[in-house]
Amino acid sequence: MSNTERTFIAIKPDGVQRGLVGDIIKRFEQRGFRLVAMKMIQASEDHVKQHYIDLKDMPFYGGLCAFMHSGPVVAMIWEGLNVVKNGRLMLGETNPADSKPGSIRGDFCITLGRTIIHGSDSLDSANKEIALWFKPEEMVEYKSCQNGSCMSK
Ligand code: DAT
Ligand code: MG
Repeated sequence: MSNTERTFIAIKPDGVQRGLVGDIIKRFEQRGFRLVAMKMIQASEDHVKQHYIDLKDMPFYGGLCAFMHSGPVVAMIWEGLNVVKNGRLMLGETNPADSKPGSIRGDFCITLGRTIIHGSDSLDSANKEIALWFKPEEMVEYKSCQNGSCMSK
């Protein structure tokens, strides 16, 4: 377990278009996780196909990739203790219909085709996804004021 564990979180095109960016970021901030990197991009189809490569044999792969490429996503890296597992718990279940109220999917969406948010499902996939979406220079090093400093580095 490490305080510097990192996960990749992306607000999908439906989450961006529905104006849920602020609500989603707020939940990660108030939980105490640290924002390391963030950008809004419309990813290429090749990029999203690579992102979901583990699902390439699923019947919904084509539609999922087309949807992820259809509009901007807000891509982020969040850091903190057990952030991969806790990020998944904050997301809810893969099927929004099975997601408990209080989770992001349980509070904001209802159908499997529009799940508003992506979160890495393991440390291994977090590392792969972070490397796919971000360059090292896009990850900003800073210490929190809560640790007695507001200066970067
Ligand atoms: P998760 O997003 O919870 O990690 P996943 O990686 O298994 O779930 O699937 C990626 C996305 O694909 C998911 O957010 C919604 C969509 N999806 C998953 N299962 C599906 C299905 N049976 N039919 C249609 N879309 C599906
Ligand atoms: Mg997944």
